[in-house]
Amino acid sequence: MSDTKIQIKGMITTEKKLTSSDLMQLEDKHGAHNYHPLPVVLAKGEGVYVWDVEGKQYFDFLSAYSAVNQGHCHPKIIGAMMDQAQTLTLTSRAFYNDTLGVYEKYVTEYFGFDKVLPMNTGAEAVETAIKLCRKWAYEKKGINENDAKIIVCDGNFHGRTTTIISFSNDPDANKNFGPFTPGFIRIPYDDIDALEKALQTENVAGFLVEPIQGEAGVYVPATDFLANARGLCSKYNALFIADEVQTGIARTGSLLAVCGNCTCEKKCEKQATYAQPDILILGKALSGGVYPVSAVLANDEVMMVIKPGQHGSTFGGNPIAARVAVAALDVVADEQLALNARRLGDLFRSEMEKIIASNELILKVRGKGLLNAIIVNDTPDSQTAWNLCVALKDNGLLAKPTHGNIIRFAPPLVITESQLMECVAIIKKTIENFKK
Ligand code: IF1
Repeated sequence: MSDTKIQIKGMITTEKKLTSSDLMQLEDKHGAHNYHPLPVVLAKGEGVYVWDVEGKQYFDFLSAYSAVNQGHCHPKIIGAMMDQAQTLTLTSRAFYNDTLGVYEKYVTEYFGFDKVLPMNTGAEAVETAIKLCRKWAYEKKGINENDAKIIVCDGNFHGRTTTIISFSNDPDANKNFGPFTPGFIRIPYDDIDALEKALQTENVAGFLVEPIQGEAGVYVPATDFLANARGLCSKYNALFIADEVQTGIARTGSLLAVCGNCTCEKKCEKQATYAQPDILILGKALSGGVYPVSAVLANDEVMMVIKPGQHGSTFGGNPIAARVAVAALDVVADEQLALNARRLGDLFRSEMEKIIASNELILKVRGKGLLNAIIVNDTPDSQTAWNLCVALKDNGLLAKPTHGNIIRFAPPLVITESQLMECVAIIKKTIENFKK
């Protein structure tokens, strides 16, 4: 057990050593019940490993929903954060500072866009993209004000704000949170004909899409879907908006999921497979999971429709965020995380296929790079996937179901082949010993 003082580092000092059970009860009693966490209480993270309060070690196979792509507490990223944290943490955008411009140059060249609008959370970046798209539609495309429509997909997950859940079709996400924001058209995911039909609707401003639908259950679209969608948006003069909050930053085996099969670590020279977005949305691993950092990238034709005083955020682009993001992106390139994700993702899926062939509990594995999911052979409303995750936890691997009978597997991209094979062995043993 960890000593309270060490555990809470001075936030609260009591004599009693708090156990995992104590800490779960604290959250239950004093915290909103907006989550149902797996029964494990984490106290430390390093690389692909996390430890609970009692000191048990686990492989982290969720990576905080793909925010910890660079591994927990990466020394280079932590170093940048600690250095800036004792120098200058926040200026607001009322004044310039000595980190933001440097970061903006770095990140726009890294991904190949004219400009970046820095925000904090993924949802804030998605909201920013929606506002940019609408303003571009009114001021550049000539759509009448308040008539802009943005096309989205069934099964989407783009965050939890009221506007974003307005276009969700997941009742858990939007029931009893109305009234909703108008101006969205929903089409089936990965349906290029439905997209073209919707693009012919009047007043369409843009198409907002996850290159792979994470929360819906790691749905990977047809290989040419994104490139075709990019082409159709150009044809109908609508903005192609890629939400890479979860799929970006090397997670799917390329720097961005819209890069197709390119494994470069920085902006490619627009290879054929690259479906260049008009607006690119980044978050999560943009900071390596150490700090809330998100970003919206676009070229001047779109970005410059926002003028001073028309959008912003107190913490958006703050010095710590700027330093952390540069370090996090450096790590992606220096450690060739996209290449590693590509190679080990292929290995992981082939190992899962062997397990599937020999056991009826798992129906299917799907994914790209190190964003994968298995489909459990039971109904979505069954407890089987949850119980399997509890059994995996007991065997030293942490993962969590997305919806019902689907379990997402997304380890940090710094994982080695031998660590991955250890995890495959844990998954195999757990499945073979699992009793429904
Ligand atoms: C939760 C899900 C994943 C995202 C995409 C924007 C955002 C997210 C593609 C918003 C955030 C997080 C949110 C978190 C759990 C996690 C999640 F299960 F909710 F759907 F990853 F799949 N676009 N996803 O995946 O970014 O505002 O959270 O920084 O809300 O439970 P955020």
